[in-house]
Amino acid sequence: MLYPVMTKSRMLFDLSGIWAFRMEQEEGEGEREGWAGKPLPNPMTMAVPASYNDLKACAELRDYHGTVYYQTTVRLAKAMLEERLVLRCGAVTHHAKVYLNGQLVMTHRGGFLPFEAEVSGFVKEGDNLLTIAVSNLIDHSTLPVGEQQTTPSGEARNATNFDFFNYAGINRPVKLYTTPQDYIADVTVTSDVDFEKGSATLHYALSTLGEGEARVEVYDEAGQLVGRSEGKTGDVTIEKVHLWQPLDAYLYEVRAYYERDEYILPYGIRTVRVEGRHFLINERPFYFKGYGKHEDTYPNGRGLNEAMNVKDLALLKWQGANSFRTSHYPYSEEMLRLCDREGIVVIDECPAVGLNLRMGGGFFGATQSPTFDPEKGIKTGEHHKEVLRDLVARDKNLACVVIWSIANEPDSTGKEAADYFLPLFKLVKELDPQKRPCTLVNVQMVSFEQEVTKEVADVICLNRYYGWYECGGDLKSAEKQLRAELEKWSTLNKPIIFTEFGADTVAGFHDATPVMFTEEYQVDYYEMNTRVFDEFPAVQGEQVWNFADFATSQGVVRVQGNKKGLFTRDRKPKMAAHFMRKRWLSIPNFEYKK
Ligand code: BDP
Repeated sequence: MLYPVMTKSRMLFDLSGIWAFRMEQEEGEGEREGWAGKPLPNPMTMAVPASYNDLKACAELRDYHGTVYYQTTVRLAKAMLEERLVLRCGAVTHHAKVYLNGQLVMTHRGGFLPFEAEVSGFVKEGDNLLTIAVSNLIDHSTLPVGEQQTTPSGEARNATNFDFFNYAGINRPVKLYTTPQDYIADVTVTSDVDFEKGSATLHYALSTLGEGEARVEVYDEAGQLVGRSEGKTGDVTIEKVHLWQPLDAYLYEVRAYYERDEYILPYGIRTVRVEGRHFLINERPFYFKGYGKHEDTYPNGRGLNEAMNVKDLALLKWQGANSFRTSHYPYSEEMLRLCDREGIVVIDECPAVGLNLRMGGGFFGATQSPTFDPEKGIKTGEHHKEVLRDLVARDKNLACVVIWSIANEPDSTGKEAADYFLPLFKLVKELDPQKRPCTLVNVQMVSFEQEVTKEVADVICLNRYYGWYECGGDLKSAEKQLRAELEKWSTLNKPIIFTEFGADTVAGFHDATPVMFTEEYQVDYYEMNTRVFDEFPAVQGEQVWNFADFATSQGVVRVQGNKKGLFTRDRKPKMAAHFMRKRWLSIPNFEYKK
């Protein structure tokens, strides 16, 4: 799905701002009372985009369970009605029903991907009432996975089967845009690089609706036309190509035309593939240095925070890092476009987290049951495919995305898991025009012997907590165990990336004899782990858990959130941030391990 942009044929309106807002007091109240068709009764004010949870000082809203209503009046000029008008939501978490003037326009399931509909038939010149009903309920059929429960005091509760706060609301911008009646619905670009000649050939395909002539022009960063082609599909060869490189981005502009319509796509040219234990970007072995992150800031919650996105990438560069994983859901298009611009390498993860009911549902309150049990297990199979389809459709043209992550820490053992996950690898390979490497992030409880995806995964991603959950406080034993495990994974002759390793650390806790939760212990923890990584040629990357402290469900193992950040939640470095900075500044992006 194309990101909405302003061009000479397309008008674009961002509906961000203050909307009216109301919580349902009981399920179905909004529909019964017809809230979508009239001004909301006694509304609160609410910022869009943002998660609603932290925006007022009340626990009722923070821990709300159910459906809330957002509403705004959209005033349309006549000129907009003369074109094809589309309403687009960047992400509504987790489920949305969108109404215009009381009429249902579209519904959407899943909280981290965009959706849109043509609304020309639903609107009129002047005032139009836009209402979005948003549900935050998650269960065994949703991604991420949760569970509906009743508390001992009789209240409905949504147990999350994952370790991040269930922020909800209109988390990304709502936009209106126009296109001509004959329009470009999608643009797909792939490229072949001839490294000897220093040239590249772009292969493009436009999907269009209506009647018309198509062509494509490609411009360099100086605004010079470097190639063009006629037709809905075609090739454009660029001599003396300027490649997109990690931390040295270069973006061409692919300008697609179809009759009166123009769409402009920034496009970085680079290659990516796996060979033996090397992960090659532009044919050179790349070493991943960086983080698992979250979209998590105060008080925006998971709401788009462009200022913090800019800051985070600046801190990433300050640390000598080069990459991150979009743990544990697709991040905003705005963030990924920024990564394309800044040359940040991204592992793009779908929201498949919590597919591990057998492992006890974690600490966060879900009930233990066999993961794939037809009755008590997960029912995410079809939805998982849908989400992967939408994710690849959204991000397929991005240079920054180099790996697709199919799931984080699932129960990937046994025949049922193989039946569930192996077809997903195949699906993503089919869907992705660039055929990027795929992975599934392995949890510590699933051993080398048990992991059913290790043969099909192009890259082995490991989340390991030796020195924290395993051998906590005993780094000597932790080191021994980590080494023993790595011996096994190394036999696969595939690149291994540590996609998580970390220790909770409360900023300001210190001790001369390092103990858990102190800044000194976090430094020792990272010193030990990275020393072991350096001994193994197959380890081709290290992404710490986590970039910054983040909000999560309450529980005895969390001290006002997860404190494994190298930075605090307001982005102040802990001692370990300086330690990793020193290390990463001394590790090159390429050819660290030959
Ligand atoms: C891993 C999860 C991650 C958690 C982390 C932790 O992938 O979401 O936040 O552990 O415990 O299991 O900090």
